[in-house]
Amino acid sequence: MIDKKSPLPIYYQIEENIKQRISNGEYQPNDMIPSERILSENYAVSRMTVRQAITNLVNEGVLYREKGRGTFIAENKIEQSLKGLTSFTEDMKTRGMTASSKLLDFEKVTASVEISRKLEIEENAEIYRLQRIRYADQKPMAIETNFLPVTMFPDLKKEDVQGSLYDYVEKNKRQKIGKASQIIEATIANEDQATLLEIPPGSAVLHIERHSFLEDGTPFEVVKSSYRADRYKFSSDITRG
Ligand code: 16G
Repeated sequence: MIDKKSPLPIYYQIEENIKQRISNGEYQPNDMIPSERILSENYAVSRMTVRQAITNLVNEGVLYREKGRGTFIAENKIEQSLKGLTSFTEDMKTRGMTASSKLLDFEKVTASVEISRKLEIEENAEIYRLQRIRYADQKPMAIETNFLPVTMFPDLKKEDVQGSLYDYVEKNKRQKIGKASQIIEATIANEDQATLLEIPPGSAVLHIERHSFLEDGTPFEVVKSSYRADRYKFSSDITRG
């Protein structure tokens, strides 16, 4: 199992061994793994080495720790392709999961300089600010704050954003959503975000900012989201041209 003569560090070999047990189904999501003491006996290595492997796997999101209970196998991360422009509702449906939202904020505010430029509206023009926790099968995945021009959607109501916002936009504007640009950054969850996302404060979060346009090129939203980094990973196909 562990090759002490291998040039690969022992903690790395343990990490790989645990990952293999996950991929062959021996360990299932939310299973508790044996204690450090048992693992160090099984692998015939020091507890410090086991601890290093476990800490690395926790940081990678493969395992999670619960105070006073133990260390568990994390759920598989949702892999989100960066190819198509899709909505949260569509993404979850493709995975056979159910999307739902909790509306935290829905109000009209005046646009900041940054938002008004992006939405191509006058500075201080009215915008909706809506904030939702997005759930997949009842588990919190992300907090999204959308900014939309009021003039574009004068009749938008709270009920319209309980379901899919993109559905509402396409029906209301009678045209498809065309394109978006997006920036992804690594951040750390603050107390509020941690509470809403049900993760320990200080956990890794992916901050995504999206700027989206209708098919005719009109910008219709700026979205700032915080996605749980332990539940999400993004993938893209790249070519060397
Ligand atoms: C996605 C988008 C978000 C958009 C939302 C609409 C990212 C990072 N964000 O979550 O910009 O507002 O979908 O989803 O992909 P909905 O139609 O289900 O409300």
